[in-house]
Amino acid sequence: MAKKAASKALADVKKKFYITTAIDYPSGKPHLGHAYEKVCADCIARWHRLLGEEVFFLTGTDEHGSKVSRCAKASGKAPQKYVDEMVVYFRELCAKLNISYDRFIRTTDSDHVKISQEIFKKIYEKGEIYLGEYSGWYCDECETFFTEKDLVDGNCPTHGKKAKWVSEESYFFKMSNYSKRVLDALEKNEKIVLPEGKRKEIINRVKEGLNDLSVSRANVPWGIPVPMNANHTQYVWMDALLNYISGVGYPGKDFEKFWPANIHLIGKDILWHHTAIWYSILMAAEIEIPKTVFVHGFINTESGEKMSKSGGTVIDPVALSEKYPADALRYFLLREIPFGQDGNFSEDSMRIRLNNELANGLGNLLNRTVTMIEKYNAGEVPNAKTNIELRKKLDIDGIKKHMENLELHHALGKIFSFVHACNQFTNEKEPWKLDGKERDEVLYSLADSLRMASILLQPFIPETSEKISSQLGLKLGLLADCSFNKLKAGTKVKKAEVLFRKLE
Ligand code: ME8
Repeated sequence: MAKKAASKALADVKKKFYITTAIDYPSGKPHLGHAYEKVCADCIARWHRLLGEEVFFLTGTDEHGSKVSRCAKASGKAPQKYVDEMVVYFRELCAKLNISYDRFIRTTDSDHVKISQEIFKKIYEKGEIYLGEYSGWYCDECETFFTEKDLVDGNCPTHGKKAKWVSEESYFFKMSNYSKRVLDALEKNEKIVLPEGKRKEIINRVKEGLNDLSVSRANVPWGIPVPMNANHTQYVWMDALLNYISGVGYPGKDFEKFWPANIHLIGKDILWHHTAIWYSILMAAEIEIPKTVFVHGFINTESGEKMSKSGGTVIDPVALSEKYPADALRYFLLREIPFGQDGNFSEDSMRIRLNNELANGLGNLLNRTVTMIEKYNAGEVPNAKTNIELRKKLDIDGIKKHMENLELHHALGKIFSFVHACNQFTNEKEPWKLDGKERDEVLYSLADSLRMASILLQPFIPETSEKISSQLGLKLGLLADCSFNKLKAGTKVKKAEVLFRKLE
């Protein structure tokens, strides 16, 4: 009884970690940028689970508004039918890439609709939303109003599409009331927006002051009805951003447990929405603001150009995950692109990394280790300790520090330096020429090191980690198990399929 109470008390004090991705517009099939964001968020979520924390990971789709409704119309479908069909592709993407979300939210989910209306009403009743007239330049692509000076030759600064002049009755949120508080929040806390350059960028924009924000549309029927006026729907961002609280059960127990979010992971084009607009809405609704908004870079084509539907340069992540192992794609995205910076995608570079680092590096190490244990020790891990020099090659503290600083590419790089060191150690020691205790030490060192690598690699290449630990005859461990010499002598290894096949 006392033991049960103690373990419950322990569970209650478990550290909580809440991470979100942006929710994608299902106005087309998912592209590689969507996949990239989900893979990075998944890696961070898995890392925190590995630390033994209680994690909530939210992703999903942003289904209302004029952009989606235009696409539905073009395909001759009713908007609900259209999004029901499109969302299948986004879920499929998550399944293919092993995205371990806890909830996939759709903004058409009934709990989200209810919460969006409640928050709108709450802010309205506080007198922070009023009815007015809106005139301005509007881009249908990003569902955003711009001032004349924001436009580039009359076009949207983000999408390059002609902005249109819109004049209509609209509800306004008194965002101008929050200029100072938003600026203070951004200036006071260095971690509130990362990387640092992005925080500076947004501070400079917010310093120019916030304008009141049009938060309803009279001419967009595909949206959440404004609670006090059925002729209006809520502006799509006034609906979408609220997914971060509705998705975690606002205002219930789970919300209390997980809010404020530790990380909102987003791309650089929507930083304004996730700081100026989102903080103001939360402040008006008297809800704490998120701890960190992390801005990742954009994935461009091989030649460094932006992916574009019209240019035919959109990269399809589902097609890639059918052609290559999902872990090869995850590995490439997490290793090649410094987290927080832009990067280019090239299948050739991915194949090179797959062949050199995954097949020749990691796969070969596992294959050699298991083969030698089978050959020289009847498939049982010998009784020995891991070589001290080899142990020094794994910088666990450095890896932890990189993960804490969200330098995912550096953490992965360090794990692979260790894999490389293990292969070098094998070549130098030539265990096939040794016997007795000397050979036992090499074989034990390799199996123990692979066990450590399989734990550390879980967030990055989870399927591969499972395969490694299963060939070593083990269950995947937590980070707490990640210290040397924990592998039990006598553990039975079993050879299986190669981890990665080399490609031409
Ligand atoms: O912006 N590389 O949806 P979205 C990397 N619904 N990331 C990219 C990218 C690229 N080439 N292109 C886009 C929306 N992204 C809104 C979000 S959140 C409350 C509402 C990122 O489908 C983009 O920056 O246009 C965003 O973080 C995410 O993909 C979804 O973009």
